[in-house]
Amino acid sequence: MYTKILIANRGEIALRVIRACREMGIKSVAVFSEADELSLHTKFADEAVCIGPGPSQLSYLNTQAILTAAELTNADAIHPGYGFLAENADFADMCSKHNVDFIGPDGTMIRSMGDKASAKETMKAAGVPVIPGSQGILTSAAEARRMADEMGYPVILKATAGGGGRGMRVVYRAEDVAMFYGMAQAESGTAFGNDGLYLEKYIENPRHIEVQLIGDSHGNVYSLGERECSIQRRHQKLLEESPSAVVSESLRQAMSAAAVAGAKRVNYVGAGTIEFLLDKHGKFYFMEMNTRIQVEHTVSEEVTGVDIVREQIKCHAGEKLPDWLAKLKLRGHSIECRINAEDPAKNFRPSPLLIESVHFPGGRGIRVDSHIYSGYQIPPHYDSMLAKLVVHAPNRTQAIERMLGALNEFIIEGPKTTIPFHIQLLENERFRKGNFDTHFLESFKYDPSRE
Ligand code: MV4
Repeated sequence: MYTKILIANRGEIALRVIRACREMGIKSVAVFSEADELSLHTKFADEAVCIGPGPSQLSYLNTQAILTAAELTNADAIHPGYGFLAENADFADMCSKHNVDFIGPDGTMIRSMGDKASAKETMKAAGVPVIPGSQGILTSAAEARRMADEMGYPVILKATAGGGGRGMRVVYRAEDVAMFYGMAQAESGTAFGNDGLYLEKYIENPRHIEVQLIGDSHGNVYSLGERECSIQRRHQKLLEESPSAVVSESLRQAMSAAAVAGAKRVNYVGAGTIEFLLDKHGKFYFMEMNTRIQVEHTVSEEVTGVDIVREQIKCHAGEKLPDWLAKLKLRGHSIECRINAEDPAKNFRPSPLLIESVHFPGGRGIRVDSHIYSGYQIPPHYDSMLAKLVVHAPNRTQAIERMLGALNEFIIEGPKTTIPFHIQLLENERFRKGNFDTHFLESFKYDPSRE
C-alpha cells in the first residue's frame, strides 16, 4: 500500500481524498495555489506545498510544479480528483516516467477513451449497444449527408475529441448538414486541436444514466449500480440520484453487464463510469466512458455501502477487490444536490463572495461534503461548487423529503446559492414522479420571488 499520496486538486474532493487517506493510514500531501492558502485541504493534509498563483493554468494545471512537489515530499502516488488533470493522458504518462503512481488508468487508456469515436468502436466490439451512426470519424460533409439521408433525421454531429456536450450539432434538415459539418469541424479544431467528427442518429428526449464501475489489476470489474443524471443545465449536473426511478432490476442487470463487459475488454483498472443514453422505449446506448472519480460518486457510495475512493486507491496499489462485490444489492435511495455559489435568479451567474456564516444540516442519512467554513472567501478562479448535500433514505419519496428538510436547514450567508432552486425542483410534481429527461431543466420555471 502507498505510504504517502499527493492530492492534485482542491475543494471538497481534496478533502474527500485526505479523509480516505487518513482512514487508510496513508500520509497526505496537499498542493495549493496562492488563492487557496486558507482553504481546508491546505490545513487538513499532513503536508502542503504551494504550487503557484491563483489561476488554474499556473497552479492546479501546472504539471511540472505538481511533480516537483511529489518529488520533494516523497509521495508515491498522485490522486488527481476530478477536473484539472484527472483525464490528462500526458500527465499520467509523466507520472509514470517519474515513478509516481497516477491514481487513474494509464495514459493509453485515458487517450483511447478520450477519443470518443474510437471509444465507441471499442465498446461496440465488446458487445455494448451503441447508437447507430458512422463507423469512426467522417471523411467529408458529403459522407455525413449520405449517411444522414439514409438513416433519417435528426442526426447529431459530435467532435471525437469533445465530450461533456462540447462540439456537438444537432441537424434536423438535409440542407443543413454541410454548414453544420463545417461549423462543428472548425470549432473542434480550434477547441481541441482535433477536428475529427462522427455522426449518430439523434435520440430525442433521452435520460442520462451512468454505471459506476470499479476494476482491479487482477482482471475483476464490478458494477456499483446506476446513477440518474438527467437533471442538468448546459451539461452541468445539478442533482443526481441512485437508483434511477425508471431503471428496473432487469434493466439494471443489463446495463451493468454491458458496462462491465466494456471495461473488461480494455482491462480497466480503478474507478470509472460508463455513460448511457436511455431512450423512451427503454433501450440504452453507450455514450462515453469517464476514467476518473466523479463528483456524484457519493450517491453510489450511499446505496452500495462501498467507499469508492478507498477501493480506487487499493486497486491502483495492486490489491484485489473483494469477491462479494459481485453480489452487491442496492439499499434504499440516495440523492445529491450540488450547492453552487451561483444566482439561480440571474441565469446561474457565479457569486464568488465571502461566506459570512454557514450552518450545515445534519441528522440521520444526511452527508455534507464541503470545504467551506464561516469566514471563507470563495476564490474567483475555480468552479462554483461549495458543497454536495447527499441524503440516504429507505425509498425515493423519503429521500426527497429528507433532502427538502436538509436544504431548509442549510444556511449560507454571503453568496447567492442554488439552495432555493433545489427546494423548488424537489417540490415539482414531474420531478417527484420521476417523469423527466435531459431537457427537463430547459422548461423548468424557477420562481425567484419565493426565495
Ligand atoms: C446525444 C444526444 C442525443 N442523441 N447523442 C451530450 C453530452 C455528450 N456526452 C453527449 N450528449 C448527447 N448526446 C445522441 N446520439 C443527446 C445528448 C445530450 C445530453 C446527454 C446527456 C445529458 C444531457 C444532454 C443534454 C443535451 C444533449
